Amino acid sequence: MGSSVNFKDELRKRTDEIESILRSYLPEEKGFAITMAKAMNYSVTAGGKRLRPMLMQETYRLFGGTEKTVEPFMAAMEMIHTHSLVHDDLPALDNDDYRRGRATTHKVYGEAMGILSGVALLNYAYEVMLQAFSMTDQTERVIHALQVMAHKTGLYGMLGGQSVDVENDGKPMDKKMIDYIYENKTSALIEASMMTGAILAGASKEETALIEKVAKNVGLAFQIQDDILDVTSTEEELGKPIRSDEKNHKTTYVTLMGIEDASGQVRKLSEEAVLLLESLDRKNEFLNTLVHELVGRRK
Ligand code: GRG
Repeated sequence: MGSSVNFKDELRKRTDEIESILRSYLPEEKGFAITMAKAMNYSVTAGGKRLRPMLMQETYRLFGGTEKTVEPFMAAMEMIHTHSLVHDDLPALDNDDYRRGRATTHKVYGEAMGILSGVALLNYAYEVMLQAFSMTDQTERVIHALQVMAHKTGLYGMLGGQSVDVENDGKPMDKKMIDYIYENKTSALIEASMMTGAILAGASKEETALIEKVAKNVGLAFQIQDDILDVTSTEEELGKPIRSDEKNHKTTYVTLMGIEDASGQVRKLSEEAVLLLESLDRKNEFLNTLVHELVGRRK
């Protein structure tokens, strides 16, 4: 991917495309439950980097996917991710007032609607993914993708990781436990994104397993960078509060090994991810650059 100016243009183009796909799958704001539909759309349309659907779409392209089947999965992934953010911000969890550059859902719609609309987003994601059955003849791929999405977002993935995180809030943790938390609460969604892209495009079992490893590294690197940004960034740049790990007495890679070594880990994990991608006999230059650029991300 030539210069970083080119990369920025390409990134913008792809983000805009994802934005319009995502909006086409959002619920209509009508009927008696209109407030909940509004709360769901409020959190999803607040912005965000759209990294997970982007990784999904680029992995789909890497394996030669050309159909629209990936689109409901991209939208659903962003809904599931947004649900996790809405719930993470609730008073019972991080109790944050600010996310994606605006007031959190529970601050605007109240705590009960924050809870309800978060669950509704998770549920709606499955209604959206089921639409993929009418978009392709490759129904076994859709079933496999659904299995991966359900598995990686639940007890054996994102929610499992989050539960261990919450249970150990404020307690000292060793690296083994931190890695379990990061591999689940953060990597699992990134794994589901990239694996789903691969599966829907018809990647082999071996190729999908390699993509799972790539995504695990990307997810870990992404979360460690999140730890770093929490202490080095600003609220304006991040669109969410900084120093929140300190406020929540969290053990992180930064508290375990300091900023410099944590940055070294981010670089190492990302380089390994790119090397793994390059070992495939297929290429998506934008995907390689995207993974590489995540190392230096500022938000
Ligand atoms: C169901 C009660 C309940 C809670 C679920 C799973 C979960 C709560 C929370 C995990 C949420 C979380 C903060 C995970 C860390 C991953 C992370 C760094 C998220 C931020 O992702 P970005 O930076 O956000 O991609 P944007 O806003 O850009 O999409």
